[in-house]
Amino acid sequence: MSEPPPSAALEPDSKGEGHRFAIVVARFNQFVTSQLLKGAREGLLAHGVKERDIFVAWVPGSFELPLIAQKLARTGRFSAVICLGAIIRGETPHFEYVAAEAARGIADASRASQVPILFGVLTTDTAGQALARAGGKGGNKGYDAALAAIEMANLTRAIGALGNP
Ligand code: INI
Repeated sequence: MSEPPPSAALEPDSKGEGHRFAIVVARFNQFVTSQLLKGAREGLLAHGVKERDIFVAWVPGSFELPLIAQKLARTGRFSAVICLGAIIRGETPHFEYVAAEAARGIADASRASQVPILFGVLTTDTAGQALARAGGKGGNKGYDAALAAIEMANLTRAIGALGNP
């Protein structure tokens, strides 16, 4: 019998040991984002990340997340950056602009820096819907973003080890 071929798949890996993470969190709607931050911290710590390896930066609102995330990514000190915000529709079209720029800006920052930058930003019609996703009935989007950050950090490291042809 011949040996089976070596696995060519990169499996999801949720071990957080040995990684440093930055969290950028918006102060706007802080009654929601503080809960997202709590969830993100819990998610990292529950998967082996050390408290000293978590760095938190507050920004005024979600519109400001991409720039600070990109600056932190470019320091080279973090395996991934987690962005947390809560954009609640309310009565004004401001919502659309802030949500669109936060999403596009975070995606652009991640590709430009080549560091995973996670989108832990809620976009909801009401405060109740946001709270439900920040530790309420709908789980905690901050916790989910933390897990995704660990998985992306491990994937990035594994791909880096394949070399740079
Ligand atoms: N920022 C948010 O994070 N959430 C919102 O719901 C929001 N709304 O609706 O206005 C919001 N606006 C502030 C924005 O992110 C900037 O901080 C501000 O425009 C200054 O640049």
